[in-house]
Amino acid sequence: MKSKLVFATGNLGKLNEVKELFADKNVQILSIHDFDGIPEIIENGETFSENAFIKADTIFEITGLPTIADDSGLVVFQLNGEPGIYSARYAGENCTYEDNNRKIIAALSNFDKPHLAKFVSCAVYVDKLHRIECIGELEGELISEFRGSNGFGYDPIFVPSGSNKTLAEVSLLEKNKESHRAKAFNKLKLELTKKEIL
Ligand code: ITT
Repeated sequence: MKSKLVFATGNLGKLNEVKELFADKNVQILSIHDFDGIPEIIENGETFSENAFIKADTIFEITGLPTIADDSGLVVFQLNGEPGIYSARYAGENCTYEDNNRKIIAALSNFDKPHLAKFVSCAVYVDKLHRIECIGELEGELISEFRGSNGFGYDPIFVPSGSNKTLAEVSLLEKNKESHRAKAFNKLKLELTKKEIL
């Protein structure tokens, strides 16, 4: 029988990527959409790591099942590291991904190219006995128009170093070969396998 792992996310883009990354394991990945009455989680940490553990701890406490979480974001060097941990709500509460992308493009219009940036993902695992954390990063450049319709978030304006396509112009499988999230969760998977948790 498959073991169960809850992914403490409401983000379906992340969920699809992580389900595919764990497809070779005998594990069923659930998300907060599989449970009723999950309260809104206040991500008031000061780092990706703190926010990832806030999400994982909350959901582990509610479900009692081994839980993973991802806190991630876009770090833009010409913007002094913004939006960073505030990436989801960069353009304000209830903003869309398009609002966020437009705000970044506007902020960068005052700067010379290239607009260097990186994605960061902090992947964590929590159960009664373990607390594990792994980080993955993906470097690249931001462009000032939207290209592609796959993925989510800042994918349409992010071109990874060495590529000429945005992350929204490649398939989920392609994105999972190199992304910040793939690197973080592949490391986490390795740790879980070594410790015989998965
Ligand atoms: P959960 O907290 O429910 O997991 P969220 O979208 O609120 O979902 P975060 O707080 O970690 O997640 O914010 C991450 C934001 O960073 C996300 O909403 C995107 O705007 C951006 N982001 C992270 N990973 C990304 C990726 O692979 N591609 C594009 N944008 C990404």
